[in-house]
Amino acid sequence: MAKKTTKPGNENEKIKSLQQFTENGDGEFLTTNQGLRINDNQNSLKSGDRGSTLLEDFILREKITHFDHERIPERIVHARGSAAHGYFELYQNMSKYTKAGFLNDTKIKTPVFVRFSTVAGSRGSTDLARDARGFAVKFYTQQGNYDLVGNNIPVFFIQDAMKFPDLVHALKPEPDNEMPQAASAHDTFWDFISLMPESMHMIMWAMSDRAIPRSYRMMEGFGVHTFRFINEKGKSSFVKFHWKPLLGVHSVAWDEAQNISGKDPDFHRRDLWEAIESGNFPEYELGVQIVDEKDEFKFGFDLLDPTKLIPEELVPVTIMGKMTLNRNPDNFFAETEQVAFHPGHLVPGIDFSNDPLLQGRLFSYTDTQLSRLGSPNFHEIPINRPIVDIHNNQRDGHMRHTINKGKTSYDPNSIGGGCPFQAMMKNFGFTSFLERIDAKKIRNRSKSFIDHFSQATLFFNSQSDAEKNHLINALRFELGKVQSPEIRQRMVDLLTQVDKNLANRVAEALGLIAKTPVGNTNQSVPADDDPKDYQSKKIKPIIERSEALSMKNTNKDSIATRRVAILAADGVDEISLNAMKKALETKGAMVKIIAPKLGAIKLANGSAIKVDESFLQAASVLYDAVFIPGGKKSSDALKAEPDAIHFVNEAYKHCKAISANDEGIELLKASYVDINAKDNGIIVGKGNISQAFIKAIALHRFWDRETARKVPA
Ligand code: HDE
Repeated sequence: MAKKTTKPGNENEKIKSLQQFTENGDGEFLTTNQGLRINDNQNSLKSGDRGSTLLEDFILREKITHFDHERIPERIVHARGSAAHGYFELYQNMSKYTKAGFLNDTKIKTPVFVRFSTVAGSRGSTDLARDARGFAVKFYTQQGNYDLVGNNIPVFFIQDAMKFPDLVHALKPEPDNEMPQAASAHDTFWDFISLMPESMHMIMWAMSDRAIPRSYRMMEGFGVHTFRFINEKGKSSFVKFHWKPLLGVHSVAWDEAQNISGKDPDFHRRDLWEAIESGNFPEYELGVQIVDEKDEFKFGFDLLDPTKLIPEELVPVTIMGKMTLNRNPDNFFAETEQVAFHPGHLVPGIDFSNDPLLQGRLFSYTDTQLSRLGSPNFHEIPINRPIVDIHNNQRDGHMRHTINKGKTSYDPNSIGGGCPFQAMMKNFGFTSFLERIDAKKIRNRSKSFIDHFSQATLFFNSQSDAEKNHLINALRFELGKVQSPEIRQRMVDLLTQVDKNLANRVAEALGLIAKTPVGNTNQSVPADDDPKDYQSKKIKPIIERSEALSMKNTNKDSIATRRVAILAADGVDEISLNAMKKALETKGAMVKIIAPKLGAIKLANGSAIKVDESFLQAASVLYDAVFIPGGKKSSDALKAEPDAIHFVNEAYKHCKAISANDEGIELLKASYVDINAKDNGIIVGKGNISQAFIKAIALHRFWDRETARKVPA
């Protein structure tokens, strides 16, 4: 709503007084969409004070009509998302491999818009669902828009686009009762998966903690498919794209994720927004694994198979540059909702591979924009416009913004001087890679796609013990929610192909015995072929373990932007509280003071400390670590506060860093925290213990605690 202005006198004065206000409408008079000033926005036009509303009230009708049409169809997948603006800077010239301008000149700063998302849930669903996360980046380059539309998991469920609608139908809420929302833990999903052995590698990732990230700022991104780089000479190399967050890759615990979903379903959205508002700009390095064309077949799996990754031990990631997200959108709908990504938005120097999943996506994204944004002119919406001019003979259509001048809208033409010209000069415009094709037209799956399990095993074997436990517990949870005994059995049987111990541990919790499946488990067998040729196979991977696949090996040297709760009450030791707060903030942590009530904490010397949240608003699941400063009166008050004890217990249960000094330790003694246990995440002592606490927070979690002690929080 517009702000009230000073009462203007004559027309000139009005205009003058309006000019001092900003262009976003602050201080402007309210108008209709035709620019007519509205003098009453509270009442509709009636036949008398108590009479019926008149049809002629065009102001009311315009307002209500617009309101009635405010919603557009949400995305069928990735409906729930959050986005940010930023820029990409190149560290090194990549012209040896690609002629893409934004990867050739280290002086160019390319603007970007990034949208992170969950896949399964509707627009209003929780951020903390167990799910893959979308990681879609639009680069506004000098050669047009380039979209890298990836996920935070480097592989996918299926090998062929033909299966995508089936996968999504199985994953989404069941069609009879529209349950469950934003969750894969239900019969139709596991029914489909149990009949799709090719999904097993992705299932390992989706059941791991990668599917419950701590923050969008702390997850990797992957292009998933193999793409091509093409250099100036037309030489092609295969590439896999990687985004690596500078803050490291971190997740939350599943119990924590479920709690966050209730306490703050916007947790990831808020985290991204607040980090950017406070100047803690998220940063990710962009890298590529580069494979020479001649090495296409040396890996024992097909580079075109999107259920496979190239272990970084075999082909290291070459870091090309860095993306920084430094600006929140001004308007969620106009930008985050209307942004239209498409893997087919390419620039010269980057091309597709024949990955049959990618090929299907090339059709889907434009088609979906037509239905969602309602017109082929979606590229004219400000967030989708390239920064370079557009010149072509496309015309008209719903909601056309461009006013094309002149008589010609065809090519070739002489009346318009032949404009616009084709960019026919060598290497000037886009040319597709000159791939030789000599093949039969065939509806089939390549036999080189037949290994469905070896990389699932590689992923499982590469996890730490704690990560393996989490993955097994996730499978127990999900399959426990499945009602059909046949589906549960089929799943545990299929898991034997990944790892027998994994299958047995899941089966045990479900009261089942896992058996090696007999017969053909592969549903992708073409009807006319011998199923034996398509029996899911396990090929020994070139390596047994890959360090890059475990989050245990991520950077653990920074506490920047970690949320730390300081629990305090009246009478807290001010020196102890302030010393810790200062030490944490100096290292970039976000510290909040939580007390029994809002307002201020009173100190013995008569001064006061502002409280950020009371126990009513705060919850330990929304913090990475907790500190309890000294001060007997404060500690006694917290001990008498069940919510304070619960806060500490829950942080302990979720294996977080916990610290207390002086009398603050008494609160820990009143909780389940075992201050005498060998636990590097519990930092207690006298005076200033901030350095040890900072080290502990950077380590993120102390999973050993999970097996040591159960906490009823
Ligand atoms: Fe998508 N996908 N997808 N997808 N996808 C969409 O496009 C589709 C796939 C991904 O923030 C839709 O604009 C098909 C893989 C992201 O706006 C739709 C297939 C990967 C986003 C669509 C796939 C993705 C989408 C829905 C299999 C990881 C959100 C709305 C052939 C590499 C982008 C839209 C955003 C969105 C189709 C598989 C990533 C329906 C048919 C694999 C990050 O067009």
